[in-house]
Amino acid sequence: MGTMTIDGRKIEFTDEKNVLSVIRKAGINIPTLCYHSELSTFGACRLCTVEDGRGKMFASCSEEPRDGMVIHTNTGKLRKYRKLIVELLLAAHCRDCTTCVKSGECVLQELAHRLGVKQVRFENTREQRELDFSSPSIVRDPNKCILCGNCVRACSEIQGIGCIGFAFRGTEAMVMPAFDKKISETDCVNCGQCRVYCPTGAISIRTNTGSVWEALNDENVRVVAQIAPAVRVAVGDYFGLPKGRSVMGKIVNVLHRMGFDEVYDTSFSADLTIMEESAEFLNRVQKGENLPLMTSCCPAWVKFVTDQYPEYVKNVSTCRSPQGMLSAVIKEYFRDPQNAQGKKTVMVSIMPCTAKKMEAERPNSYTKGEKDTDIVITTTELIRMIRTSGIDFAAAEPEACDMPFGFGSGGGVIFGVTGGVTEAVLRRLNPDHSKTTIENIASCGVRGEEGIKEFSVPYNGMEVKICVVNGLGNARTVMEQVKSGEKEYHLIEVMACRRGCIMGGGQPTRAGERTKAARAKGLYNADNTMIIKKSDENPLVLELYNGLLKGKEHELLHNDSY
Ligand code: HC1
Ligand code: SF4
Repeated sequence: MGTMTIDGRKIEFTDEKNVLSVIRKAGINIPTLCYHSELSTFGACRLCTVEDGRGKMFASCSEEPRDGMVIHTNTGKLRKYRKLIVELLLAAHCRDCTTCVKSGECVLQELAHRLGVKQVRFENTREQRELDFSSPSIVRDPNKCILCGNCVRACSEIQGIGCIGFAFRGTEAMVMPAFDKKISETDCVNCGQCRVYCPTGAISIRTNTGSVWEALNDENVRVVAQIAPAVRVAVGDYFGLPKGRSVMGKIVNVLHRMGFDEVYDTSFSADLTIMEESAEFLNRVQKGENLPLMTSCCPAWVKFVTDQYPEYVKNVSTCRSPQGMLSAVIKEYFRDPQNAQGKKTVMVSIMPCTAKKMEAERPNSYTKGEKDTDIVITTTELIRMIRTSGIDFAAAEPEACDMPFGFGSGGGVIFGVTGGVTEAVLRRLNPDHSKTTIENIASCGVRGEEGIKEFSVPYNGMEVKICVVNGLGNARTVMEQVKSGEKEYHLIEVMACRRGCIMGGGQPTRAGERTKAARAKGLYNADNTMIIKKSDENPLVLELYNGLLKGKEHELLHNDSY
């Protein structure tokens, strides 16, 4: 606690961890490349350098705030210094800005403009490196890496994986997987968090929009879309609408106008997941086997368990993810020649997640030898498609999804935020439909952005012990505690990305605290407006069980192996 003088103004500070945070609190957006409040401080880029009262320069991210400090953030010396840093970074960087996938969102590009870098006086002497296309989810382009280390720290500190790191020294320094392996040959779980923290185009989404346009141009193809819960709250702000507002109806409108034949909501199959997973949970509790039940909808988490805790694979729910369930059901529906009407069906899934691309390739994502989900695109790719189409998104009138799979309950919608799956399960298990019950469930400890939440709820004379986890680093902590016997649970929900799918690896990047909170709020608001909040009350779900699903529940809704 104290006061410092920043550019002539007195600013009070309390528990800010560094001078940089106090400067930002003062409303000054000082440039940074390697600083991220959720990662450890690296202090490598030096862009946040400031001057003290005696003209001494230091990186503000690495300095603790002290009472009485005098700080200058915008002197001539600092402007010149920052400009030189950016010029040197650009000198060692591929400068294909016009064709770079990150153009317009690249922090380096923005800083070059902002700091007035008009030319680069130095030659790029770095050897050109091959791009790594081995992953179905992300692409690594070492030529665009500026060695900020954000991806390395995100992968090790947040996700607890650590499959990329620094190699070599000095001008040879590089970020890469150990022994220069391909990323697909490592423990990478495809979560895309390295891409979220990368300020340039060095790690980007493996894009599949070309295949979608191709399908849309083919008259013999019926193109069907499904839209994940978290997508609807992460598109609007790109087009100037309020952060976190659900724009599901607008997305449906533009997809129809692009040529999608049918558009469905993944929260419908999230309801199916709840039906199946709740039954599976009760069955396991009754038999006392394979507890704790671990959720299976997040593919990065499923890969994490299968790779790192194989002895717990039997605990993972056999339920397919909502993406998998909906694609399998839709493909089955169009296997009936009457429904198919001579057209081939291409299933396009629109997800906040890069790992869903990997999930769609898994051997267990096929039914009757046919791939369930043909193409997965992320929210970021959807935004690019909307821009390509030229449709005025903000002005698009909301439209409803198509039938018969176009409606999900509130329980299905909140899947996109950490705790949502568990909350929907608790709604399903509770026979009481009253408003008070729904409110009590919401306040039982299941909500909130903490990485690990533990609570218990009474059910049929027992105390059901639950753990809700987000972030794989936190998942590792919980798994170690379960393994050692230190902790016992009946149910563990894990989403690989911090805060759940709303912060998935395929969402638009550069989301600050306000955006993160707004996305979660947007999904809870969407739930608040739904008349049907419980998955078992969704009439379309009940109709499906009595019709197309009869006798095929296991084949279409479950995985036999991981
Ligand atoms: Fe998710 Fe899921 S909630 S995994 O976070 O269970 O991606 O949104 O679609 O499949 O419904 C993601 C989100 C998503 C699935 C659902
Ligand atoms: Fe690490 Fe996830 Fe990136 Fe893979 S996708 S390198 S696991 S952060």
